[in-house]
Amino acid sequence: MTHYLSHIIGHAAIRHCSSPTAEPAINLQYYYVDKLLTWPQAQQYCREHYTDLATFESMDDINRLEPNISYSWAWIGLWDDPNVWQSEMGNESNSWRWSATGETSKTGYQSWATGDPDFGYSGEMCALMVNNTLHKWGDERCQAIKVFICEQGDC
Ligand SMILES: [Ca+2]
Repeated sequence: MTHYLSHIIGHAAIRHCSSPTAEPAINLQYYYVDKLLTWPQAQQYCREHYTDLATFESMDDINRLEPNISYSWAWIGLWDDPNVWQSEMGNESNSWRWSATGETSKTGYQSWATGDPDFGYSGEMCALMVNNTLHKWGDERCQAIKVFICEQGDC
């Protein structure tokens, strides 16, 4: 696959690989990729060229993003696992998983925009960054075409 234009939007975020308090911590960089793809295509692209779609496990991760970046709504590595809510859709259980780990957030950190996730259109199961100032998240249909944020790191 072609390597599309991208630029680093976050430097030296610290990721603790196995748990929020574990060592070793590694350096991580976030890359904004200026290419319109579906969420599954963006995930594949990030896994080929970087490590994965971006994970944000803390306010510190968010704060590592460049303060003045400007972007369209951009996919991040968060998706809703329907196996979790098949019998109780809409409950408060955390069915959202990070692409890089396949697991729910280790820290419980979330940055949903007001009203989201709302499972709009009966099928919004992938997450994007919808606010480039506050870095809030929204849920969107996975087949929508968006730019995206990858991360480069060892876990
Ligand atoms: Ca929504």
